[in-house]
Amino acid sequence: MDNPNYKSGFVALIGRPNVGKSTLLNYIVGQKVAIMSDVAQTTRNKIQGIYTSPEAQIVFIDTPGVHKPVTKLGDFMERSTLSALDEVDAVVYVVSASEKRGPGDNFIIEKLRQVKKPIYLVVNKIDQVHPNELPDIVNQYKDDLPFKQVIPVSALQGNNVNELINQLVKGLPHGPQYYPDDQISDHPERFVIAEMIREKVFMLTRDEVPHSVAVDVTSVKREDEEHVHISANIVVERPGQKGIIIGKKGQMLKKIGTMARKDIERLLGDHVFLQLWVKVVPKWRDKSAMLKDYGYRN
Ligand code: GDP
Ligand code: MG
Ligand code: K
Repeated sequence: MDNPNYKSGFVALIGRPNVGKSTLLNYIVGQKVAIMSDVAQTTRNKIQGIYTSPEAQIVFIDTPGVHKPVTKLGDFMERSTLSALDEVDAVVYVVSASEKRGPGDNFIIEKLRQVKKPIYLVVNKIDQVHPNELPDIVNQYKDDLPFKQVIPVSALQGNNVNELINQLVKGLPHGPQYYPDDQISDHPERFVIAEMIREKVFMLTRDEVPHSVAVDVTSVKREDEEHVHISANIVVERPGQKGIIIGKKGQMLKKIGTMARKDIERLLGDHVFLQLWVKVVPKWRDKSAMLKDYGYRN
């Protein structure tokens, strides 16, 4: 991207459960882009979805701990959450028009008081209330924080969501497109996941399988907020190696899969469904064109 007018940035999406954050994100991101967490960084901030257009890219992140304290390390977590909120370019605080402000909102508002970045109040589910009720709903929140804007939407029907995008983009700084249009295509996560699977193959097969094993992560798909589906090929050079990796009645492959899955789950903080295949590709190491496909950069 060498467009000097391109805009990009990170936006924290927060709000108590069931206000419609996931619905909103799905509407914005659509089916186009898979949604993964950001393993290259810490597990603190997760990428929830990426909106990409010819004019702008918005990376939506989740900041655990804003919604409620999540660990006994409460203090530490709260401080790191706050600094995370100061690292983003904007905060989108989602509330539901069909529910009254509650303790969950009070908690979030307390957190947001210390945030210096622009905060947008998104009043979702306006399809469930009469337009006349809207001012009273907004009044429950509007004096507690210096909202940059109040934007009523229906994430379910898509009403006014474009306006939210327009306003967010308007407020973003000029910057590069951080992630490719199809962000999953060459994400470092794939490499890390492949390495975790490879490690288990070596650990469990010991010296029986040489190091000429490659792992090719063919797809990483987010099913929903907590479930990720991953498919990968374990590539070997000879049928005998394939037999060892699969094992008697598939026992070995099952073990490899279970152990790798646990590691990957820890990495992503999600439930993972891991599907492994073993493929024989004779002399794959000699076929330099394929190397990149199998996760080897050089
Ligand atoms: P989250 O917990 O904040 O991620 O909320 P979800 O996106 O899971 O939504 C919670 C429930 O509210 C689901 O049943 C959604 O279908 C519903 N919902 C979300 N947005 C809207 C909306 O704009 N209008 C209506 N009527 N329902 C919505
Ligand atoms: Mg959700
Ligand atoms: K999750």
